[in-house]
Amino acid sequence: MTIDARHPLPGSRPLVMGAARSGLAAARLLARHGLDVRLADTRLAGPDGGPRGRELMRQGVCASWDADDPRALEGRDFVVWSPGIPVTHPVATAARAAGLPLFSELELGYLAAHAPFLCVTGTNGKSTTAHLAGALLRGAGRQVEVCGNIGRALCEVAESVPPTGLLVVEVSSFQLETVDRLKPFVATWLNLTPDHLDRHGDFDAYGAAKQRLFQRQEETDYAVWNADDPEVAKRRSGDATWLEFSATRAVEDGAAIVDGRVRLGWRGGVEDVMETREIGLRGAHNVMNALAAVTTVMPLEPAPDALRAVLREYGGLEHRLESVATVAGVDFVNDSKATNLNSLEVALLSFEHPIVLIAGGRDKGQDFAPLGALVRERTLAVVLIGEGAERMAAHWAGARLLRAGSLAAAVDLAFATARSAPDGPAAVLLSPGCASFDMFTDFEDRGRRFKDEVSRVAAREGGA
Ligand code: UMA
Ligand code: ADP
Repeated sequence: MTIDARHPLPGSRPLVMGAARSGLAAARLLARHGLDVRLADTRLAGPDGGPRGRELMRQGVCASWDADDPRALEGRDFVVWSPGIPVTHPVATAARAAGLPLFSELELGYLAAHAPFLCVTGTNGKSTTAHLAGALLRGAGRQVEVCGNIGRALCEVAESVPPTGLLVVEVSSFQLETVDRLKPFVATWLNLTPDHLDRHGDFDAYGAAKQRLFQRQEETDYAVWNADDPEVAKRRSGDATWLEFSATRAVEDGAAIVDGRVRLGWRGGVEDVMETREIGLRGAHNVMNALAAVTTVMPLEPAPDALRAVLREYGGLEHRLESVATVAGVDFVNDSKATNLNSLEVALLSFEHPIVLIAGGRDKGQDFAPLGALVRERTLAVVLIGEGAERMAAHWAGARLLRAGSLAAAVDLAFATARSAPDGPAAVLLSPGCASFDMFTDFEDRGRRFKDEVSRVAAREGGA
């Protein structure tokens, strides 16, 4: 079977593991190409996959298998893997033992796509940077789709973008574990701090997964590195042409802050594009994201005027330090996407006034201790929720620690505490520093429910 002539698929009978966004998009793509697709998911009930399975069968996808049963591999030539399923899963083990290749959904999308790939990876800032890179390219008149880990599976859009367009793809370490052919035109590494250690085992394995994005690039491709992050610097590798971004020193090829201005260096030329303070996004971390986005699009040579206009206007994504409302002088900020400690840290550093923090959720095995001093310094109080609450409390002794059994109770308690702060109302910041899956479907569900609770408080207070 040929989707990409350079990389023929190993057969016409794939098993797609996982029937959520990635798996469904992959299965539909394969079915469109006439392959005999089997889809497996523990949530597909019954021998025909239940109502959802029957609907999929109408679309040419056979969805009758329980994903935990290695017999799903019988008669299959290869496996397409959803990123949320650990690769230690019994089906992955059985597939390897049987010599069946495992493809990431990302890799399948790559093989099916016609347009060049601009990929963004890192621990934090991927969605913001990818989305901003897309906006910069659109501002420069290019046709572009932004997809991948940002929430829209690559396979859903891969084939719809013509060769003259561009695919900006947010890439996670989970997707990279099963990638062997991906060769992005541009690959950007934003930063590396501890995260997903429950999945990868240790920090080095997590970093090694990210490195896979660069391994097949050639000299005509571009690798974009954060020059200020020593963990990224240590892991630079591959044959691509290197570009850099930095907020602390000038760079030869790439983007940097020099004397309070955004300076671009490209093919021997240097151009100051704008004052740093003109960038529309809040926080020093977002300046880095802006530099990364600009460097990512640089090989497409957009006009500096187009870059400047978008960088001034761009306001960021929902659930990332998103201002929700002000009630009785209390500003509510939704940073539900802060699912690890580095993102919580940058959130705390982004406020000049006092904060009541709502934090906690599913504990991914992070070391909470190093953040203790900043939490004590920057917060008036912390309202802890979810499974991680007690371990966070143990490491943040000395801060004023409160507990709540639900998000509604946490918002009420945080509001009451912020409102009666000794020097005038404080801000309430939801920046959990943990995953959401203990209490919510995902970070978006958590963020939306936070905003609902804020609306409830606002209504109760008479919209004050
Ligand atoms: N499943 C089984 N058996 C198992 C485990 C899971 O059958 O043992 C099934 C589940 O029931 C589920 C499916 O497998 O139906 C797994 O789906 P998934 O978790 O891969 O979910 P998708 O909706 O396909 O979402 C994935 C990414 N999810 C993860 O990596 C966990 C999404 O990133 C991504 O947006 C989407 O593909 C489209 O590309 C989310 C994420 O949390 C936002 N990413 C992590 C992060 O950003 O930190 C990496
Ligand atoms: P990702 O897609 O990598 O999760 P997002 O842009 O969605 O990144 O941001 C996730 C969280 O990380 C948010 O809480 C955001 O405020 C924070 N964040 C964004 N950029 C950075 C950065 N460069 N360094 C650290 N934290 C960041």
